[in-house]
Amino acid sequence: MKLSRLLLVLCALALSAVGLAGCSSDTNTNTANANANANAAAASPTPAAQALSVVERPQKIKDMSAQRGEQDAAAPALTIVEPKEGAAVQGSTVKLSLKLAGDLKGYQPHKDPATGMGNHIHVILDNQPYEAYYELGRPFELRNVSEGAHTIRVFASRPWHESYKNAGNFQMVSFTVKGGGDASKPTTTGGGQKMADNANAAKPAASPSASPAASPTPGPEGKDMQPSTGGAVDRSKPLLTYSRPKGEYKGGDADAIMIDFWLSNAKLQGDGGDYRVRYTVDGGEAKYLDKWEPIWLTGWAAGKHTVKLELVDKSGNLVDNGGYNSTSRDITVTK
Ligand SMILES: [Cu+2]
Repeated sequence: MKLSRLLLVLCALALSAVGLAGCSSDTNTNTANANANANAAAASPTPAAQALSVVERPQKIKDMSAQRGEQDAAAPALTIVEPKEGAAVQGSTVKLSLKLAGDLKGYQPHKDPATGMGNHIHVILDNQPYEAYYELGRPFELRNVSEGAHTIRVFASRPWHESYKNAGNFQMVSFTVKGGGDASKPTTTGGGQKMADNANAAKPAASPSASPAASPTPGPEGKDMQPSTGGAVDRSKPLLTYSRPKGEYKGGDADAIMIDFWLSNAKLQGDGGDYRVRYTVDGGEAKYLDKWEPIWLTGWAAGKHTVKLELVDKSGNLVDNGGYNSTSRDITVTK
């Protein structure tokens, strides 16, 4: 009798504790999480949940920038030579050909074999993760592209993946593939590497050390594509293009992780416009970006994380454009 009463009291106490936690997490997520973490730490060795904070541009990027002369002030102008707008591409391999002009101030895409880094173009099929295109003198092939309507978006980026944000740098083309790839196989590029994507994030497609061992006559650059089709994108309407973060971050690269995106036909509030970019990490509290520039977030816990970027209006409503304005990517952080 006494024991069962004690159990009842314990149950009631436990329930009220749960209820309180539920209330406070609604009103103040940070405090609730901090309390929960403190409790968890006291009770068990469960790792603390991550608390991300925005930090300034990392010193190592400032240093890289300083070593590049005037390149960061360049205004690259890209043209998509192939595929042509509205083209019908026969077969599953889509050849991409770009022309780079503009005020380059020494900017040229190229991968340094020693570091595996360098200026490169971000190439995005539909709304898949981007692929890096380093040597514009070689064609770039998107392989195993599925039949149907597609889009490709391109923009020039720096070795640390930050995009140039001048107007002429972003280009987009819509085309159709006839007799496309096998949907059960990923799309591949000319080199035969799989296009890096969420599923493949844990195994990098092309390690820098593998490149020098390639055949003496290099084939085209390129990647295997995941099955996807283009959205019904209206190019005159606001368009948010997700760029970073992507893939796997290890060691020092995971200290501060950059969020970067491209914005077309929309100005953010802090730039005199009406729009905001909302980001959420692991489904947590929504945060807003009101200037079109990259941010760096620190405080990542090891493991897999989901980053979501959305274009929203003043009231916080998603501004849809063919499904491209709300994008989630999984990344992996290894410490
Ligand atoms: Cu990049």
